Amino acid sequence: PSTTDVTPAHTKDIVGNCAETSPLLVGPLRVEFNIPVEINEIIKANPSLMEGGRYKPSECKALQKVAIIIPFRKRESHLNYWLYYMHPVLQRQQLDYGVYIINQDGSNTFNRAKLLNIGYMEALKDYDYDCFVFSDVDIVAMDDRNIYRCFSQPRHISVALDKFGFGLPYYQYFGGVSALSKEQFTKINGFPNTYWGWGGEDDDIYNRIASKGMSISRPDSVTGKCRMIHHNRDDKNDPNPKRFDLIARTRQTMNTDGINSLSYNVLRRENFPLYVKITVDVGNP
Ligand code: UDH
Ligand code: NGS
Repeated sequence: PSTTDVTPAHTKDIVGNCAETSPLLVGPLRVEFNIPVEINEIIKANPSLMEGGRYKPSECKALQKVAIIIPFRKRESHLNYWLYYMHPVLQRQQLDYGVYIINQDGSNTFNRAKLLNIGYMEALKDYDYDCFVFSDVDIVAMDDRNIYRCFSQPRHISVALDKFGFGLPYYQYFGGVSALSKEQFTKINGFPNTYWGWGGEDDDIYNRIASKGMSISRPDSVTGKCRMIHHNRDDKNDPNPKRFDLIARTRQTMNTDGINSLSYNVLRRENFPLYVKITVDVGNP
């Protein structure tokens, strides 16, 4: 036997950490929503995915374990576009990730932020995630250098949406796609459960972050370009008339309204090839 190879056999398959910047990134991407995509095509195009939309790079050890949480109700065609465009991007970003569709059951008023809290809790039952990306189902990154991971401060990812002329509608805007580490999420007691209907919950999250002395990390406005799928207002998601009063009181309410007051019922948990779908009863306003 050779005396030069001193590597013990059991360490030979251990891979090193992934690079800070993935060598697989390509930069700007063409994103269009004119031809519908079919789910079997997407499955075929992503052979390295494991059931439940899970992925881990085989060439290196991922730097973060990321749960992608998507609030959802009756947006099948948007979800297909999201999966079609985002799965390849997330793999090129060399993330150890899983995709969680948090589906609000029934036809009561929609509650985006509560669904995101539920996603956080449910993803942690699966795996030891250290980062949580919260994404609307209708937003897709136009540049794979916009990494869906966590940073030393809470991250706003969708900073240059086409519908806002590829910029921010206002400086404090934190809607669309964002990422918080487990520690950052815990520090703000998660998100509010009390915003029923459209609007303001993202501003409340911004207030929570600011009140805990954290700042917002953002990519530049070229890397941060994203496209949104145009759609009409959904049923049971009308603008919430209480949203202005609520966001004026975030500091008083955030310690008792959040992950520590979250209650819900899981009705179904389904593992599909491209995502886990968790159907939940979020209750009523
Ligand atoms: N969502 C659903 N189903 C719903 C409502 C919301 O899946 O019925 C999710 C979905 O992930 C969506 C997110 O919640 O991306 C945010 O809701 P939204 O897309 O309704 O919010 P947005 O601000 O649109 O994008 C508001 C209505 C705009 C109407 C414009 C008419 N021209
Ligand atoms: C603000 C809303 C946010 C919303 C943002 C962009 O006015 O929740 O507009 O909306 N805040 C309040 O209503 C208090 S959008 O142009 O995407 O419809 O995210």
